[in-house]
Amino acid sequence: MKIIELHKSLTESNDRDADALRARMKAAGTLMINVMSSPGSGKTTLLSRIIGDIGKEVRIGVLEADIDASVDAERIEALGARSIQAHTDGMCHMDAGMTAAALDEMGTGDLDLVFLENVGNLICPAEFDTGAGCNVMLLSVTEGDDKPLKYPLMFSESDALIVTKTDALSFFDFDLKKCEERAKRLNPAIRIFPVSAKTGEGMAALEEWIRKRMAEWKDTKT
Ligand SMILES: Nc1nc2c(ncn2[C@@H]2O[C@H](COP(=O)(O)OP(=O)(O)OP(=O)(O)O)[C@@H](O)[C@H]2O)c(=O)[nH]1
Ligand SMILES: [Mg+2]
Repeated sequence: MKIIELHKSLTESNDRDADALRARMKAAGTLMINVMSSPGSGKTTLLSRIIGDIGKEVRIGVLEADIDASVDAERIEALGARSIQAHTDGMCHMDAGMTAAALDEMGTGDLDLVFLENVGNLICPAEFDTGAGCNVMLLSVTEGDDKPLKYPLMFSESDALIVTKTDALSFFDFDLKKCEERAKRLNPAIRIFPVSAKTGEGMAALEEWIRKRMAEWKDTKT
């Protein structure tokens, strides 16, 4: 299990670093999906499910970013997928320089798809372009349907909203329709996928969308 200790990037322009990383990944035909959410909303469980479902046809790597520990990368590695654990030196997000350093350490040239599991919180990760080709966020039904009102930037920056733990909907007052309306008001183009990584409900639609994004990424390579 590889662990990389990262520090805040010294370069002045994160946006420039992000564009350079995106161009590099595009030239290689590897799509990076930046996965953001609050702690415990189900990121690692969802990625594990995706690896189990499509990991035989798609070469997947996972960059796990946390302040400490390596449990998430160990969970991914146990499934046979490539992974690396990055420690963020106390920082609550990944920037593009940190992401590039960790990807270099993991090696991505032969991969079709890389997930960056960003540090868990709904604020800072949305403020930093990581160089990903695609941003997704998770919101679990246990967190409440009012989150688009409180953390608008995260919803505005995400290409897709994955509403997780739908198997638990009957135990919580989560109004899926209200949440969708609130998210679409902030970001009319956002795609919304209600899923349960536990039961598999809704996973096929999400995985189809990921396949399409990968194909588009490779098609527009030049
Ligand atoms: N009922 C239910 N529980 C889930 C589902 N997905 C994840 N969980 C549970 O939610 C908890 C947190 O899941 P993780 O996948 O570790 O969440 P995470 O977002 O990766 O957490 P951090 O990396 O710590 O931010 C675990 O106890 C999971 O078993 C789901 O679809 N249904
Ligand atoms: Mg996790």
